[in-house]
Amino acid sequence: MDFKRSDFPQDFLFGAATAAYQIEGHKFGGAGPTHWDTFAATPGNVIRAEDGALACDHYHRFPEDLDLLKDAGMDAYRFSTSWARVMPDGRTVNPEGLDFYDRLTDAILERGLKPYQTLYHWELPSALADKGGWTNRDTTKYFGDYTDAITDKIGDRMAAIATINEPWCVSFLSHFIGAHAPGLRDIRATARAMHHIMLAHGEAMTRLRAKGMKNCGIVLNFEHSPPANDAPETIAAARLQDAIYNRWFIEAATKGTYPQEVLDGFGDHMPAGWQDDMAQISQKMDWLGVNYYTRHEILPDPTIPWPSLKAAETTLDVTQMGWEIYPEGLKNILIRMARDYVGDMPIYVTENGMAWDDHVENGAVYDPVRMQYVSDHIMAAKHAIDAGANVKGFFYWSLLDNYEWAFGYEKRFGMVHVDFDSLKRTPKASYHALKAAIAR
Ligand code: PNW
Repeated sequence: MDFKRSDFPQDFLFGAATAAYQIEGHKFGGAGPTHWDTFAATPGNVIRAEDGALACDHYHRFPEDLDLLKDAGMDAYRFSTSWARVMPDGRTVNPEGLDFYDRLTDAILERGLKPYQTLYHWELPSALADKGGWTNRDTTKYFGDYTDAITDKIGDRMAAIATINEPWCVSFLSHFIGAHAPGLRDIRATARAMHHIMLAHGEAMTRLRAKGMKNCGIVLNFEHSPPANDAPETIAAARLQDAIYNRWFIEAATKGTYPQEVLDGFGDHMPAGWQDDMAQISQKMDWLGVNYYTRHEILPDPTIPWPSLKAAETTLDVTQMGWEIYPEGLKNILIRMARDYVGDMPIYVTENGMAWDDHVENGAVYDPVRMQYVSDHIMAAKHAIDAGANVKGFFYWSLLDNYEWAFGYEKRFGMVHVDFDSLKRTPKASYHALKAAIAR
């Protein structure tokens, strides 16, 4: 790694991130079915139709996994609690699920790690999905009830709480592009989901504040998306992409507005009376989480329906997701967030990492490309701090190789290799390098 801990402010946190459905094993502990189970079971949606039934069996192996974080010298652990585990039908509490998160929280604290909780990382209970999921406004109230139930159990011990992970993925990727559950390709469903997921954020903020919770925020994903050339229609296409992907969610959460060009595209598909929700959606937060992976240069494409744009062919090295490696984009986004939206409010890089085809050889995993990727992105965060952004921490995605959604178990993002037959964990070279760099 090209950095060491002393290059960062004293209180800067290094950590790793995971998500419930991707690691826990949802067949254990009375968790209910989720829309990901249904989506994965429908041929063509997920590679080999794999799901999160077993995943990394973190449900039973969490002590070992938390030891890996501690042994790496990490300060914090970003994890998520599963709505479908806490409330299998979306509305009724499963005491076994609450107990699991109670034990997990104690185990995190026992190892001196700061718990950073995410309330929703995509495991929508099937019972609610069947009633329209995020296209149905009622889902936001039930999400508030789930927020209350889990917060009563573990809220007092959390260092920080995020409401929603990546509302763009929950809404646009899942209802317009159709690549994630529920796999729709429907502009009306998209407009509704894009509003309701932000209303769910607002509803959770209201419930958290009523319980006196501090350090509450949201986790948004951003892509650097410049125009591929300087033709006026290319510049307009890139601006629209930026409005859909980058601006919709942060402007709602911090200013209580949506970008007009996206509202124009949605027309009367927006749910009636949405304007009345914007005050709740934009109540003050304590921190912002930024997930960043890649850049896409944008081109107009008048042959496809609104938004009539596409990614240009890549000119940079890519990861095995086909995602361009562009660390400067992270610096750029962090500085932009501070300058245009959050000012001095703390920003955390809540996810950054890359997929590579790692394999174990003689008990070791050699992953130099990932090592360089992580090093360059942590340096990009450092450059953003030097430019004045109040960046307080960096969470590597992910602690473990895990269930990579539509790519099943094929794409490996972990610092720690998982053999999905034996479930054996093997720290990769990047794990050891990060450990050496962040040692105190
Ligand atoms: C994020 N895209 O997902 C999620 O928060 C993680 O659960 C996931 O494992 C990780 O990134 C790696 O994929 C994304 O298509 C999935 O633009 C897809 C996209 C972005 C983020």
